[in-house]
Order: sequence, then C-alpha cells, then structure tokens
Amino acid sequence: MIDDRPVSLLGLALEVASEAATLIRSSVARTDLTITSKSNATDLVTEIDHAVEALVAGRLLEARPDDGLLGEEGTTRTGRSRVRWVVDPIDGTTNFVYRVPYFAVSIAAEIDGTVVAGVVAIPSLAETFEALLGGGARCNGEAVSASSESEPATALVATGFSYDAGRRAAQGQVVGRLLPQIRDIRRMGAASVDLCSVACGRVDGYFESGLRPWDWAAGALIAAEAGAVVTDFTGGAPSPAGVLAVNPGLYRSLRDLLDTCSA
Ligand code: 2AM
Ligand code: CA
Repeated sequence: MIDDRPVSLLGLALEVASEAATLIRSSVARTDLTITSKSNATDLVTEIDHAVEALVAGRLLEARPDDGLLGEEGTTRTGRSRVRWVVDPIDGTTNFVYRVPYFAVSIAAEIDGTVVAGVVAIPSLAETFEALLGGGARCNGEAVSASSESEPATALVATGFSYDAGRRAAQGQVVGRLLPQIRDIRRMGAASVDLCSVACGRVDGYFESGLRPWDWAAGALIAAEAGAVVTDFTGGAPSPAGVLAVNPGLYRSLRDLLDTCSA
C-alpha cells in the first residue's frame, strides 16, 4: 500500500534530490554541454536540465506510479492519486551555465493542490533545505528561521528579473526606486535559492514577478515554515504576478514600499 503521509513524500523527495544534486554537481565543469534557448535568447536550457528532469520524474513515478507531476522542462502527467509533484530540475540555469554557484534542484509534493513537503538542494553550497507543512524548515538537518530585521533601511532584499525584456525594464525601474531606501539588493539568479536565503536569514526579504509554480513551490513552503510571510504583492497566495517572502516584522513595510515603488 502506497504511503501518502507528507513525511514519506518528504523522505522520497530528499532521496531523489540528493541523486539529482550529484548529477548536477558532476556536470558543472563540463565544457561540451548542449545549450539551447527557450522563450528568447536569454532563457537557456541545457541537456542537464532535461537529464535531471528525466531522473527526478523517473525515480518519483517509479516509487509512486499513480501520482501526477509538473516539471519545468515539459513532463506533465495527470495522476490518479491525490499527490502531484512540482519539479524544477535546475533552478538558476543561467548560473549553472556560467558556473555561478546559485543553482538548485527543487522538488515539491502537493496533496489535493496544497504543498505539504518541499526540498531545495543547492549542490555548490552543499546545502539541502527541506520543510514539511506545519513541521518547520531545516537546512542540512538543522532548524532554520527567517531574520528579525524590521527596518527597511537596514534590510538586505533579494529580487530577480524575468527573461522578458519589457517586464525586465519595469522590474529595473522598481529596483531603482527601492534601492536608495534599503540596505542593498541581492540578485542571486535562482528563485528557490532566494526563498531558502529568506528561510535561513541570509537575506531579510525577497520579491519577484513573472515566476512559475516550479520556481517557488518548494522554496515558498521552506520560507513559510521558517517563519517568513509568503504571499503575492497584495497579500494573496504566491502567483506568476508576484512572490513576496519576508520576515514577519518587515513584511508590511516592505510590501508598502514595493507598492510605492511600483506606482
Ligand atoms: P530558471 O533558472 O529555472 O529559468 C531568475 O530571476 C529566477 O526566475 C530563476 O529562478 C528562473 O528560473 C526564474 N524565471 C525567470 N523568468 C522565468 C520564466 N519566464 N519562467 C520560469 N521561470 C523564470
Ligand atoms: Ca529551471
């Protein structure tokens, strides 16, 4: 009988993420990778993105053949169980291609559409973040929590930019208005890494628009379970319109500031 408990889903996600991280780590130094572009010339995908998605989907569905799966690189499967996996095989592909160390494999498990378990493994940093709904967040097995910085002026805030040139120009304007009012901006280049950075207090907050569910599914649970408030820009659930993850003491003021900077 297949075990649908969130803790079992988390265990499987951790096992599969570890295998995926090994494949990613062993591929970083390769100079012969096939690299192609997707939505435009800045939106890259490598043969390793496809190989990792095939590995992750294969392992998950071998263990749990009735589940659904949504993968960034095209694996879409409607399941017969209540469980669906949401997978980004390499989040931060541009970093992976350039050997900038912020890239990760992200695996989330949903039950009836709610994310109940999430794993983000960042091979170059030797960090594996995990969370269970209602069960807190950990990095390499140790509990993590969001920061306590409550002043925007002294807050370090991560953000990211879309592959779409028009959206990117608008995002740059928002950052231009925000930058003089905060400690500084960090642009790591991988949404899952940004969300885990909020979870462990490496940044005080993070915002980005134009993301897709595989970018935030696991990381949003990890940040929320670490005590961060995780919403869209208006207080609803994270969506392609916006993902905002901030420690609770800073959340309202950063959201208001973003609102002012976007007007
Ligand atoms: P990727 O590396 O998997 O493509 C960079 O700001 C972050 O946003 C990365 O996590 C990147 O994911 C994601 N991202 C940017 N534009 C995106 C898009 N149009 N669709 C999906 N993810 C996007
Ligand atoms: Ca990706």
